[in-house]
Amino acid sequence: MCSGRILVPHPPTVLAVKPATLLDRLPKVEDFSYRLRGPQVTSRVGRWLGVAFAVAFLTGVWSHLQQDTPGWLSVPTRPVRLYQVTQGLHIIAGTVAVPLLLVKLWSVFPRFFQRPPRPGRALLVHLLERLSIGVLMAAAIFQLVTGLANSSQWYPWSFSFRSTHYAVAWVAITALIVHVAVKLPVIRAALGVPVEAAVPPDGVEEPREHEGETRSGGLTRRGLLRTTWVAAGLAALATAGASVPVLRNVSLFAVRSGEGPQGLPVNRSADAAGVVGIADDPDWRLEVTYQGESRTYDRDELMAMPQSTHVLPIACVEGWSATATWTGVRMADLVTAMGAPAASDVLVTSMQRFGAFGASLLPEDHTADPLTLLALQVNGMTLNLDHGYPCRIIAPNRPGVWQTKWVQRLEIDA
Ligand SMILES: Nc1nc2c(c(=O)[nH]1)N[C@H]1C(S)=C(S)[C@@H](COP(=O)(O)O)O[C@H]1N2
Ligand SMILES: [Mo]
Repeated sequence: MCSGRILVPHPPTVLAVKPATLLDRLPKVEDFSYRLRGPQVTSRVGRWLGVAFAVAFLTGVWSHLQQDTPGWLSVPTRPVRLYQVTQGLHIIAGTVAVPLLLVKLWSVFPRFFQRPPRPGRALLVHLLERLSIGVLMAAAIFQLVTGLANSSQWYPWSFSFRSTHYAVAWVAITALIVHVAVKLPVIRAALGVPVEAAVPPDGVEEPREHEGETRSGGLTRRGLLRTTWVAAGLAALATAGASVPVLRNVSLFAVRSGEGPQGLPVNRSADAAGVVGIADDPDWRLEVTYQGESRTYDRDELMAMPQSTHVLPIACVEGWSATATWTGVRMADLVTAMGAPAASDVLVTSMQRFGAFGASLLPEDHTADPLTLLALQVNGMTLNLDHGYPCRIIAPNRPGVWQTKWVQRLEIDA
């Protein structure tokens, strides 16, 4: 109700408070309840978070090597589903890490308010520890946020996703190893006592004010952990749907698990790639070149060559994968028809004129592999324009990005 008085804003009291008092107003580490928190919970969640990060790191390094293969490495063509499995695991591990990281951060959050010790050696150690945790937290959050955004094909940043995500992965894993090494005594002790133990184990300097409260009604630590595992499990199931057909119906997070034309998702459509009217032009000819010689084929000529049919997955870096039955000409046949050895590197160029996926290099082991096709059909039908009509590359154990669609030219480089 209106009192008729003029409302005068309160003076900004905060400015009048001395810095020392301001610090006092912040909550203290003892102000938080340790009924559910504590090293017993943190270490148990942290253990699985560490596993998730390790899996994400190893599969991520592998993905990087497959996409940007250094000279000393020759990526095997078998098992044909290797990349499908490693990249599926990568995305599942990253998604599972989200609820685990949230619970872990919540469980240690009060420590943020721990007062630093007096100047001296103790302060230095304290600051170093805080710094390493700050780096770890920032790197972990950055990896999960950019990774999840990328797997939803959302790029709200201007830096290169792949090189940044890869570089920060090394920062995160290094900080993680340092963190585990520093905390090892605490982790060991905390894992050695029951979750519900009221008294923090030796070597753990957690506040003890809330001792004995552990079992007082409501959620228990055991219950909290169980809830965390269920959340992590649901995250895994929801993500796995992007690769495992029977899980598709529960794949809430699996953005492109929905069916595209011919039962396969599409990452970039013909329209988005700007090839409509070019790729379906009846005058299209495939050009194959080798040592200055070149040869062209129209689609009927390719269809008249011996055809092979193989079941192979498309495994996208962004986490989804789908298996299909592909029919087409063996890459090795096209290469040997030019007088080149079957084991030749082949530069594949698409009709797509822009974007990073307009070309790919097929390494010699992949060219020679009888499963590698210049596919003309999928699941018994002429390739849909969105799947790369008139022809596309399909090779075993190969990141989806390099399964080039709308092929224009094959340059053999023996
Ligand atoms: N020319 C061209 N080929 C391409 C792409 C592209 O953008 N342009 N996308 C690649 C990516 S990232 C994937 S995962 C697969 C997806 O194939 P699909 O759309 O037939 O499922 O095609 C690959 N081939
Ligand atoms: Mo992809």
